Amino acid sequence: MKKPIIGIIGSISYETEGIMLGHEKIHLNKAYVDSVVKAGGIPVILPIVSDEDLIKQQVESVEGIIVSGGQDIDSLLYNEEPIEKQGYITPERDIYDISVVKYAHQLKRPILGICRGIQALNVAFGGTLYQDISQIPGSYIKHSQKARPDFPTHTIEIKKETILFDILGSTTTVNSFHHQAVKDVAPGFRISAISKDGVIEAIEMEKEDFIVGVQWHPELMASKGNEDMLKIFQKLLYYASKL
Ligand SMILES: [Mn+2]
Repeated sequence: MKKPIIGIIGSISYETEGIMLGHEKIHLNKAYVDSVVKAGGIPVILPIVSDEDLIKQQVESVEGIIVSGGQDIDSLLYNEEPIEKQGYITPERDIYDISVVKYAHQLKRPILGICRGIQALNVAFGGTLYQDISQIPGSYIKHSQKARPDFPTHTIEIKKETILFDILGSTTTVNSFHHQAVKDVAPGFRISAISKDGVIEAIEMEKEDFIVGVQWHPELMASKGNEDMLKIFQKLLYYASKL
């Protein structure tokens, strides 16, 4: 198998101290890069740009896409006013993520959305989010874990006849670093995993080889040697290498 090029969307942040106060930075947690390398791919970071033609060319230049984690998505993008518990938002990245996944879908690139990435996928295709897990009736599980990042702290149940079931089987344990979650699943998507308190932990687009979103952080687990979580990246790479 040739090594596919995997574009990983970089986050945007602002310098909060020092002499470059307010300076904009593009950055990415190294675990994403390590996971792609371990799975046998060539990782590249996709920096946020605003020109639509350029975004399309960025997507054309890679064979698979990872929508990485980050800050909350602007709730106005799914027609809700922000509630008090909405966190920091990064409007440039919202627009960029949505453009990238739409082009990637058009251009038949496989997509893996992670944490904020599942939320971006859902919003891009017309779904909505819970702005805070406390809004979800019956939720009781700690989804912002206090444990080392690669340690799995809660269970997920995976639905049969999904891409994720083929990779992980009917149940597994995952890490958890989110205070938001998918609410209404976007048209054309199905739920592929939920936690024991009913929070949506994974979705995937129907009739597509691999457009998958997961609410946990498999890259933090795979990069530390979790073979099951590495399989998610290997599956992304498998479809990327077929392009
Ligand atoms: Mn969770």
